[in-house]
Formats: sequence, C-alpha cells, structure tokens
Amino acid sequence: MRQYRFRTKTLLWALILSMILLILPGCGETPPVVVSETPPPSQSAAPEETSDPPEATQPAETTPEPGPTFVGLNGNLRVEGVQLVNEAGDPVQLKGVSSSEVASFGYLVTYEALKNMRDDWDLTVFRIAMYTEDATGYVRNPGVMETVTRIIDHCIDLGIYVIIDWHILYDNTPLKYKDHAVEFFYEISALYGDYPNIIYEICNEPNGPDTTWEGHIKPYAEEVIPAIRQNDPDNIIIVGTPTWSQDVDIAADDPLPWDNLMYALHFYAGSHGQPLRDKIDYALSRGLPIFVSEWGSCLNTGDGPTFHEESMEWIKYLDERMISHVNWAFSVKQEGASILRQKIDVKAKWTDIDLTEGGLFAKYAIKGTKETVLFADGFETKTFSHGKWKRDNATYETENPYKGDYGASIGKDGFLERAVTSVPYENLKLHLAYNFAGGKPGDTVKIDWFNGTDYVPVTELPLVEGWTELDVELPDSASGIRDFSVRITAAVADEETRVLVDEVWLAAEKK
Ligand code: DCB
Repeated sequence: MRQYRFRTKTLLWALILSMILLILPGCGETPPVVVSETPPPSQSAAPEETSDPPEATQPAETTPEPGPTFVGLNGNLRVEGVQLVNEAGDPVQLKGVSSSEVASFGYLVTYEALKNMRDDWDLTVFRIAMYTEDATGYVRNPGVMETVTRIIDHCIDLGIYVIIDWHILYDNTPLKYKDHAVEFFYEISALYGDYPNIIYEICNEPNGPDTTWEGHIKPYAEEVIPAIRQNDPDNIIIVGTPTWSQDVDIAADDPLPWDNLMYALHFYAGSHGQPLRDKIDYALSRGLPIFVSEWGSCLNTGDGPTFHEESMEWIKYLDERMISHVNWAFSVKQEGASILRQKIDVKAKWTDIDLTEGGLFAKYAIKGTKETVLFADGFETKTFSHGKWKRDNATYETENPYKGDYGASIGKDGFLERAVTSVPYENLKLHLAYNFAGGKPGDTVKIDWFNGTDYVPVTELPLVEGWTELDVELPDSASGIRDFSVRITAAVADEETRVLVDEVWLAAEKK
C-alpha cells in the first residue's frame, strides 16, 4: 500500500511550484483550441512522478519537472455553507466525467486516458461508477474492487479527485444491500481515507415510488457515514436523493447532521430543465450543499441526441453557482451518453476526432472555454451513422486517407451533410481536409449551410493536387439556427472523379 510520505511530498512540490507559478504569470494558462492548420490539440505535459508505473511508458516530452497537480494545489476539501472549498478556504468547483458501469468499461479508464483528460480537458475529478446489484456489480462480483482500486491509484498519481460511487439503480432502495455497502465503504476508507483525493458517493440514484428519504435513504446514510468516518474523519461524502437523485428539496427539509456532506443532483438535459434547477435553488436557499455527480447532455435513458441548448443552460447555471459537475459517461457503448466514438488506443494521444458529439460537449463544458467543437469525424469508425451524417453517393476511402485508416469519398453531385443546432453558438468554422481522385479543371468542393429552409452557399473549394487542410468560416447568419446543417458537395464533371474528405469538424464559440 501507499505511504503517507507520498502525500507530504506532493504538497511540498505544490508549494514550491505554486511559488514558481506566481513568479511566472501566464505559464499556467491553457492554450486556445486549435482549429486551423492542425488536428485538435494533443497536448504534451510533463511526465508524472508515480509510485505506480503506468501501463504504457510515456514518451519524455518538454520538461521533466512535475507540475503542481490540482489536488496538490487544493489539498483537503471541505464544505462551508453550501460551497465546496479547498484547504485554504477558497471555493472550488470540480469538473469531470464518470465511468460507465466500471466492471465492463473500466478497461477504458487507463492512466493515459485520465492523464489525457486532465491535461487536455482540464478534468479535475473522475467518478468510478461501481454498480451494486448487476451481474458484474459488487454484490455478486466483489472482484470489481481490483478495477476500482487501480483507477483510484491512477487518480492519486495524477493529482485529481476521485469519486467512489456505490451505483445503486435497479435495486431501488440503498437499504437492500446496506450491509454490503457498510463493508465496502469501511474497507475503501481504511485503504484510502488519508488521501485528500477521495470522495465517497454512497448511493447513486435511489428510485422507485416506495423509496423515500426518511424511510430508506436517511437510515441507510446513518449507518454508512459512521462506517466511513471511523477511518476517514473529513473527506467529502455525497448522499443520493429520492427520484434518481433529483429531490434535493426533500433532503433540504431534513438534512443529515455530519460535516462535509453534499447531496447528489443528477440531470439529463434531454429530460430535465428549469423545474429541476428550481429544486436546486430551493435546496441552496435552505443551506443544502449540492454536487452534480452525474449529468448527461442526452435523454435520461442514456441515449438520444445531444441537447445543446438545454445542456448549455445547465452548465451556465452550475458554473455561476460553482456547483461541481460530472458527465455521464466515459464509454464506447453505442448510445448518446458515450463520450468516445470507439475504443481508444491507450498508448496513443487521442483527440477531439475520437469524441462523439456528446463527448465534445462534455469536454468543452469541463474546459470551460468559449471555444467548442460541435461535431468531429475522422471516419475511423466506418459508420457514417455513428457520426450522424446524412449522405448521398458517399463511401469510405481506404486507399488514400489523410489521417488514420479511413477517409470519406464523395462521387459526382454526392454530398456529406451533418445537422446540429447552432442556436447557442457563434463564429462557426468548418474544418476539413480534402483531395481529389481524378479531378478535372473546373471541379470544386461546394460548402453550403442550411438555414431551416434553404441551402446557402458559402464557398467553392478549388481543384487541388494532394491533401489540403483548411477552415471555412461561416457567416454570422449561420449562428442561432435551430435546424442548422452544413453540407459538403462534390461538384465534379466526371462520374469517376471522387472528392476525398477527412478530419472534418465544426468549431464554434459559445454565445
Ligand atoms: C441513470 C443511472 C445510470 C444510467 C443513466 C442513463 O439512470 F445512474 O446508470 O446509465 O442515468 O439512464 C445507463 C447507461 C446504459 C445502461 C443503464 C443500465 O447509460 O447504457 O444500460 O444505465 O446500466 C437514470 C437516471 C434518471 C432516470 C432514470 C434512470 N429518470 N434510469 O429520471 O427517470 O432508469 O436508469
């Protein structure tokens, strides 16, 4: 097991490096999102000092000095009033993602994946969703602990916070497996309670008409919290609330007596809006600290499209109140909630091209930048439908991709078209790489956007020899369109001519 020494050392480093940072203003700033000549950024950062070696060796890049990690800078968290604060008493807002069901999808959560999100997304917390009743859950599969502890160790090494989530769901009431929960949290807090990184979430989403705060959740919490507090007197504990962690108003009227407790609010922007935000406002007004330990930009089924407008409302609301948020889910399952388009190569740097539309929304919500990317596709999944393309006379190209193994290939008068709302966005830019196979003088690539009624021409890209990568700026009138889409058409003379397209993404700024 780990030594206490590690933590002391980390804090010392943090102190030294934060002093250096004070002397060198600006060196802690993240660079703006690259949308012009190169693919989305794959940032390099200093290799970590780890007591657990990562699964794959990191190439030595830039300086070998470890930077101050987020946990190194913030230390032990606590709750003051309704606000999460750091060791110095300054407000902190954690932002990150949750695993999907960790026994099945934990293989995606590598040291490199977490490091990539820490360095490229500014992720500061990761949630481990350990299901309870499922076939792969803790109750029937206690071996899942190995995956859980591996991920906790990565988070400690990377200096990010980690939420250990007892993911009740179809078990409805946390009382059903209370004894298992007490055993689990006692063990986990004994192992990790000394680390400032640790946050406990004791019951994901109590649900079902018969599950109540006073009858089930409170009595459960009254046994689990003392089990944790025997080993860990002060780390944050998040308590679930009735109706899939939505009824924070009920908890606010009857809170638990311990310090450093927060209460879970979960939302899915396709299903929940202002009425649920009103519940938060009520709970805050009653002094209840809220932690959004799970949110989705899709429907509450975990599927469906990305609801950009409502998701943006939610994120603005949470950021204004400095409420921490954790996106569902770091997964490759073919559903709207999944962040990844396909299994990432754990040894490679992965970029925006590997993310789904929902994953891109999550990344830029976490990063908190004005810049964002609405969709991105390098065509590596070979499924236009997963990229939600509408297309005509367009196929895959494997002979001559610009990057990766595949690109798209469009025949005469064929097109690739992608719909996404532009309502909460402005300064839209379409990025693409294009090439011709058998192009003739006069052939072009037409770029149009759809305003809800008509296709509006933007430009015609000329015949080129070899791959050309560029940005096409869309006019201001393309912003704020609910039924927006963008279309790439092969305006070529011959049936045999193909327009090759790769590395397409739509960058924008949040309004
Ligand atoms: C929550 C759960 C989470 C669930 C997501 C999306 O459930 F905490 O486990 O994730 O929200 O529904 C889904 C995955 C699916 C998986 C399924 C079962 O995305 O791939 O098949 O879990 O493991 C909610 C949240 C809200 C509501 C209902 C559910 N609601 N629910 O408001 O009615 O029924 O799961």
